[in-house]
Amino acid sequence: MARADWPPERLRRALRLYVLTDRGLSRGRSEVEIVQAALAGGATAIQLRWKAGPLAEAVRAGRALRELCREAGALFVVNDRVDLALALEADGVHLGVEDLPLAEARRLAGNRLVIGFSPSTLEEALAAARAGADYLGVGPVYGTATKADAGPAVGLEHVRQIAQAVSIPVVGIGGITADNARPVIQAGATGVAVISAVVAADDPRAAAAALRAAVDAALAGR
Ligand code: TZP
Ligand code: MG
Repeated sequence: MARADWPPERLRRALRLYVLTDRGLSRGRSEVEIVQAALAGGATAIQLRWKAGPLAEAVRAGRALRELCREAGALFVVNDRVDLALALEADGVHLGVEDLPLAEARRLAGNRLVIGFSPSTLEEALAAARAGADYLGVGPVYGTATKADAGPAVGLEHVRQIAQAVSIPVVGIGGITADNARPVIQAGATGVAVISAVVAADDPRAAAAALRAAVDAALAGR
């Protein structure tokens, strides 16, 4: 599906529980197994996060995830690479400061992709929103060992500041679990993005369900 298929309210709803894949943390289980379980538990968005290994393999895995997300009505996003996102006919791409600049990504993707961006500062967040980002990923909210270069925790106040400053949805990421998701939503995030809380869980489906319940309860109480 294209960006036009994700109008603002639908996109917001799709960003409630966003699960990123990570082969290193999945304890031998495939992306497909993890994503099936995550979707069954209530994940609303999935990101193929491919950091090592041949791209041909990413294409194979991505095609399968693309189908699972389509069936579930979930948003399917590819990390870092506009070319892979377009090749997979993903719904979106997620970019960081070291990836293709937003304006170039938008020029290549046109209206075919939802574009997410990870700003480090409020200034970067504002610039990304101006450059046409559709949502922001802000973090690490809490301490995390999952992303080596994630830097120190930015905290809830940082989420609040950015969420107040931009009109596009903000998703909190980094060290989030069912037990600490609530304050992230209370700080103004539309949803939470997680890796280890689902991907490394004994029961990824139950872990996703617990997270989804925590997010929905926090959104309902806001
Ligand atoms: N970006 C900021 S923190 C992070 C990413 C990709 C890692 C999140 O992983 P976890 O296991 O949910 O802390
Ligand atoms: Mg990146």
